[in-house]
Amino acid sequence: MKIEGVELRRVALPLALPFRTSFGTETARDVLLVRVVTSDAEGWGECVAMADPLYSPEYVEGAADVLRRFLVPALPRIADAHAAERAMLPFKGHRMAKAALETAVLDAELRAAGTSLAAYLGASASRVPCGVSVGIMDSVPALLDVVAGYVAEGYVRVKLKIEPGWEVAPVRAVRERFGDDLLLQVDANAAFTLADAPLLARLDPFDLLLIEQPLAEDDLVQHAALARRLRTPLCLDEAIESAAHAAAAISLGSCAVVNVKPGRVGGYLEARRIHDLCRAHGLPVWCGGMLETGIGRAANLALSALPGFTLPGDTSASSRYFTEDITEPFVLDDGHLTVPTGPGIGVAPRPDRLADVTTDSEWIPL
Ligand code: OSB
Ligand code: MG
Repeated sequence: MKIEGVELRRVALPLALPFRTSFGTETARDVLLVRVVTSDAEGWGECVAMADPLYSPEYVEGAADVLRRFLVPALPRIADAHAAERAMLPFKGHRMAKAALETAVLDAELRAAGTSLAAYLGASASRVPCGVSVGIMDSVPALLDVVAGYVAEGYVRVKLKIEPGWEVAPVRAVRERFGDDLLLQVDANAAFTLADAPLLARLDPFDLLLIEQPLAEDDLVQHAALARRLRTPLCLDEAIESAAHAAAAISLGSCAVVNVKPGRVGGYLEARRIHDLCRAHGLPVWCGGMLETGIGRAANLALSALPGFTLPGDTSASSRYFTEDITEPFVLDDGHLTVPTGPGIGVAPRPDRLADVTTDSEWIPL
């Protein structure tokens, strides 16, 4: 199975609803898709880098540059995801770019073999419960309306984005309106400091599943200090870029839960290692999201079906993100999404839709 070349394709998709986090407001996704063409099959990967380097140092234009300049030329000629991972290892960082290329290679490899990504990764579920990530709103009544809509759609867990000044009040309001049985958690995207420990401790009475990444993106030591001062479990997102980081966080006591995002950690192979490590240590994991299209979503659902993913993920339905996805839409059924069973990631972009939203395309022969 020889790799013939790689296409980098950019698509522009408006978001169904502006998404505000502590680091900024997204109104559209500028997505980089990677298509690997081999002699037997082609494979797709989605790069989750955002337009600006606000969540992490990566950004979509930088990802395209490192792919065309270094990562694609380094690819082995045979489509083998482990070999691709090793070949990209000398290049530091750029995990989102690496993840997109590795996933496209893996998809091609699995399609040629007739194996689904879910089966390959070791999935034990055929459908997964889904949560939804709710942005910061202009007012508490506006937030309650949005949450009410998602709860009515059937989402089994709600995550509220928080920042200083938008923490206790939104959590209290959602608890009062939807009751103690709603699975509820918050995500600060690194917006607080250790000096905010007393403020964050005011969230303890609300029985949240977890507080996600309250402190700086690279600080395991202060997260460990904060964890000792809160009853609510801490979960890390930004701070875990590899299985080695997860091991360090577990040793230090920096978190009790890990948000696994394949893009953030360099791909599905490393994501599975983090799953295996956390499972061995008794830490629950869940699958985060980066406002993916159906391409990234399909692969995330396969990962979410592994046995250690015991908390609902940010794997929401297509309608949560886009009025029209680039794949067949993922539709919520009783709060769950079905894990694709076809070869590879099990989905592909619809050609007509893809053509409509493509803003740029570049072919890199090998
Ligand atoms: O921190 O989990 C995050 C989206 C973009 C960047 C960072 C994050 C998020 C989300 C949305 O919370 C998750 C999703 O529904 O895709
Ligand atoms: Mg997060």
